[in-house]
Amino acid sequence: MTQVTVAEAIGRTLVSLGAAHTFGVTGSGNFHVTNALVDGGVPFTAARHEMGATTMADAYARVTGRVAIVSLHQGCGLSNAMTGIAEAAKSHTPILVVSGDTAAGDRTSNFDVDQDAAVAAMGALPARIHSAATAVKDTAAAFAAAALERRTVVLSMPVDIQDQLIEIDGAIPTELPIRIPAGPSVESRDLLAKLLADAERPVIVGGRGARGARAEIERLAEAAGALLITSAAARGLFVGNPWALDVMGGFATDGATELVMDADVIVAFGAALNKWTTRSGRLVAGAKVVHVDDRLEAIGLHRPVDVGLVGDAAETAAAVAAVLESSGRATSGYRTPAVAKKVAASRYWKDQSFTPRPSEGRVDPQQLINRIDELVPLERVVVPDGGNVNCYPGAHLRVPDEKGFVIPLSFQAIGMGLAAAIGAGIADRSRMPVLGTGDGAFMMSLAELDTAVREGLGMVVIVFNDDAYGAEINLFEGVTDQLGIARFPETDIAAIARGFGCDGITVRSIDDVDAVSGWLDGPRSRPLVIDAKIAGFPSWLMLRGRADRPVGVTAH
Ligand SMILES: Cc1ncc(C[n+]2csc(CCOP(=O)(O)OP(=O)(O)O)c2C)c(N)n1
Ligand SMILES: [Mg+2]
Repeated sequence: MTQVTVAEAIGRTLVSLGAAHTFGVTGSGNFHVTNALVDGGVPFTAARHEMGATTMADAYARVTGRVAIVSLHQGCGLSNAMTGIAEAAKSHTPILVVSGDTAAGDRTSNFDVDQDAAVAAMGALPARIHSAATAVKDTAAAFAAAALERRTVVLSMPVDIQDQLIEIDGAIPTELPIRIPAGPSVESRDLLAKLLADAERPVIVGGRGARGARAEIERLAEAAGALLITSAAARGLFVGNPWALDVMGGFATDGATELVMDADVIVAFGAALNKWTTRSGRLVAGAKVVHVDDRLEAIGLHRPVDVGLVGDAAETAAAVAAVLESSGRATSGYRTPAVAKKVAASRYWKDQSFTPRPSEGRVDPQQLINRIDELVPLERVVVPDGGNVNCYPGAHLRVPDEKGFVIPLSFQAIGMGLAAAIGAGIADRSRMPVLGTGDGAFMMSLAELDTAVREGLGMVVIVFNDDAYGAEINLFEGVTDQLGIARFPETDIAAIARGFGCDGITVRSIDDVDAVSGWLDGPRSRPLVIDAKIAGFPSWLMLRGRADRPVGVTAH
């Protein structure tokens, strides 16, 4: 008979079900569970802040598709993680947060808060260890909800229950329940096939839910003569396909935007068609819109669509392609020689002409990012943070495939980028994380530089440093004189980074970027932080956003 504590049993259950990696900050409420995970062979990364731990796990799960564990102390440990939890929940990232919880009845504990209510308020799924007798089942159910339903789940583990002894022989499950992806109904399959056969200029948009369905969607696009493009969340999905543009929405080039706006049928696979992807609906206004998703509640959530089709992306694309192929209705559609040229010319920002606007001792951010894009190997995972400068890493840095881009902006919180880049780097050590962040976002989160150094990550961190919350300056310039509240004295970010054990360089002119080559030629055993003193002006994304915004609306 094997008797272990509930904490040990929780850890063993997670190991048995395939927990990939644990990120966390240890405290008395999660110490034993974390140790059980480590004993079971699950690697552990000690973050410096719970938001960092959660964001690392989020990025890790996005890159690997596996369930990552976040391990937190009860109460304050969990509340520190809330921004990361909301981000993961909004992104449908399968992570399982295991958090200590105050013993039932101990309402005067300093750590006591209503964890379930707090978690639910963030959009995550609250779960708990209800008793010693149900602990293994409770844990397995929480893990399954994360893995099978793409939920962000928070498992609260009361400390008194964790200490109890239970017998675990034969109790620990080794497999998750099987879920088989469902295809479209015959009627909806035939309807989509007809729409595409009749279309002259179809465009297929791949979103987060289309990841894993590339081959089937490419086959359908071929049969329908469609162009391919992705939402920001799925950037990279169709890289290498000659009929693929890069990204739709705010990050798109003008040529890509024109090609999408000229479409007569737009089919979105696993893409929410939110205001960012559609530029508040304008990009899809002239087309018949089809939305394919495996969750009924996702269809039409962000905007009305003409046809909603419930089905798995790969199953649906393959089924519709088969109908087009076997009925002799495959067509070349949008795929003309003139369009081929325009696709090739419009795909990447590096090929778009612009006039650099450096100022005294300050580099033009677009010129800077284009140069870094050339220098850094393409085997990379790109992470953009928020703010005015968001589009430079988000749109200009090319990505190798859909695992080469992690955008931690579903909650639009600044300061998630550094931890996301660390999580992505840990998820795939063969790829160089490349983070592009503003100075404000970076200063908010830089404690995790310590984690990057301990992990020996050869990552590149580009800090677009305008000594300001540039986005706010650009939004409120002309609206108020009080812009000083969003401005800061010059900060020597390279020196701060060196203090953490990183390599740090300062860039004041485009020639200073050459120092990056020196770092790339070295061992790449610690992060390179580039303190890029940039000329402060609204990025093309902000200017465009201003032009797009309905009169009278100022918030972003
Ligand atoms: C957590 C959080 N706090 C505040 C904001 C509001 N906000 C949006 S952009 C921004 C400025 C970011 O500054 P920085 O990172 O330097 O980028 P910049 O806009 O200067 O390019 C702020 C404060 C936010 N989005 N998220
Ligand atoms: Mg700034």
